Amino acid sequence: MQKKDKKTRVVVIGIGAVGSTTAYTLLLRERMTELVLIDYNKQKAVGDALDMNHGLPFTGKTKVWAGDYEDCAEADIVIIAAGAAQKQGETRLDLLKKNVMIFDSIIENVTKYNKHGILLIASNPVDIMSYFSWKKSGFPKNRVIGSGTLLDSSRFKYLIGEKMNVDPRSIHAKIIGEHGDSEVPVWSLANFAGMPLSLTEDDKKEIFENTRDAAYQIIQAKGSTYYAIALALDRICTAILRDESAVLNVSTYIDDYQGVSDVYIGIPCIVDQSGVREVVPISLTEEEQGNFQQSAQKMKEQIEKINE
Ligand code: 6V0
Repeated sequence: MQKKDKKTRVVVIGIGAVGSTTAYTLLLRERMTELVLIDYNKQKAVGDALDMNHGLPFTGKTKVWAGDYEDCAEADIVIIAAGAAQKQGETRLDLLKKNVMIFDSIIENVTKYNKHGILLIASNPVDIMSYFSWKKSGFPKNRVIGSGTLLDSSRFKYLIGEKMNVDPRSIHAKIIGEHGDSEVPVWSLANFAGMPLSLTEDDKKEIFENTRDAAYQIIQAKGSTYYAIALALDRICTAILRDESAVLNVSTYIDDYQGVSDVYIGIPCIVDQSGVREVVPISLTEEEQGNFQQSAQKMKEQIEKINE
């Protein structure tokens, strides 16, 4: 008989494009033994759970069901991808007020049943929603994580890899700051095989603009983005569930980091079973640091708007 896996439960709240694709990605990769789907539209969660269950003979043994907030009680990770999605021409910050109202009740419901798990936030504007979730939940900062600039960094590596004809997994490069328009490319630390990237200034400009504007391009083409963010969320869950101590560019609370305090923002963090174990201090150029500080300032202004 096969050894019984330790029970691990992931709850996904908001089973729209991002939530359902994330759930399916986690299922395919057999990341947990129990997967719970929660949506305000219960029928959608019921339908997706049924659909995924019908595929179980082709995957590993995972228990999948459409649940309620009570099911958060035993969750190791609660992923929140609920809320309004970005529409064409709408910035992530336009979503702010809509999603704060939605999160207010979601976080209250989750924390009623769960005091020990990790909240993984995907809804936009993700840095602000993460800050709000941290405040509202009363959880320690290490256990409230935003997907941050992990997706942006992945897009960045892909585009650099394409330009240089190198596998993006061999490119070391990061985007920090807001997951959004003010994000910052850290060109000074980007490398492959420890070597500086052989890119012209024009190449860099084009790569960064395409990274920053990727979501707008995809939304224009097909309405919303979900495959790459699902893989990014899966990556964070894996680092937590396997206690990896992996360095990932997630959104976390910072205090006196690059001259910035009291904000959630994307920076390289060591992620393990405790959530964000620590932030990685990186050396930035003066220009990069200035841009990071501006990005953080923008986040602070948005946080203030929540209280208006
Ligand atoms: P969607 O397809 O409209 O799905 C949203 C889901 O949330 C729907 O199924 C709703 O029924 C559900 N929902 C709404 N209110 C509640 C509630 N109170 N409780 C439970 N469920 C609720 O949107 P999509 O999946 O495309 O996007 C979800 C969020 O992810 C948006 O805020 C996006 O902007 C954001 N994204 C974040 C990314 C990132 O990198 N962090 C990337 C892509 C999208």
